[in-house]
Amino acid sequence: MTHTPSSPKSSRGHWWWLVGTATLIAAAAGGCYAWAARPLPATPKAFVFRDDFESAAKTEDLFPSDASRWNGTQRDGGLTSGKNIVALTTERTHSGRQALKCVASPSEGNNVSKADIERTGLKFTKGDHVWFSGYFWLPGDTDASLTFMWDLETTELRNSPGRRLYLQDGEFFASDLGKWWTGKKFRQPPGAQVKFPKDQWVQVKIHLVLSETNDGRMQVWQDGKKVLDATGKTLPRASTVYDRMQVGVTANGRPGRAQTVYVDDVVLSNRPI
Ligand SMILES: [Ca+2]
Repeated sequence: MTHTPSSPKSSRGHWWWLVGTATLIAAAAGGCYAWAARPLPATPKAFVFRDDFESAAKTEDLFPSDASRWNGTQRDGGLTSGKNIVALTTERTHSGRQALKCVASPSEGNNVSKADIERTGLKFTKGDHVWFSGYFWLPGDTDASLTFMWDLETTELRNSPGRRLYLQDGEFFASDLGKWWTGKKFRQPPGAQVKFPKDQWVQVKIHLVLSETNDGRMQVWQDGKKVLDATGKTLPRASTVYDRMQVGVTANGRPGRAQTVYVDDVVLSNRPI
């Protein structure tokens, strides 16, 4: 039998070869597409919240029902319960005609006095960067040591642990991982501590890299001068979501002394500010 290139058997073989090659090319292309389309390492969507405390006729206007601004205050504890103040003020401002005034009465024992404003519904997680800027004014007539001024915390764990910024003895900024049993305090280097200025507006800027291990980081600037730069645990657990920020007198840690803090021009973001 004479072989002819046009035999039906040969045509079928050629057709199958084409199908096989096309399938291989399609599979390779699909693989490349799948590789190219795989999720990149998490890049959180940009988030920014800012408030200059203008555009509010009264304090209640800071808490709109759609939760787009602030979400509440803490005015609890202290010797004179019910006397703590968190309110709009025109007494002194950094911008415009209004700022926020927080007055925390003296604490007594475990009855810690607080006077702060809070933003809830946040979603900062491991690996995220947190940037905060705010202007604070503390009166010069008290020793403001153990005044806690900024908390970023989780409401999912008991007692709402998180990173806090406070003035340690001597009125130097320090930070602890509050209400959590591990996590070292971040302090300024001895001999290079910068006292927090009083009777003037001071810009406080914070950068956090969130981690439950030692590769977390916290940096704090006071009027543009870096006063804290530490590595360590900044998140209680790998799965922790920081969902609440509080600003003002988040705790008045020194008994027998009322503490007033004015706040203006607050910015919170997951991008550099
Ligand atoms: Ca203002």
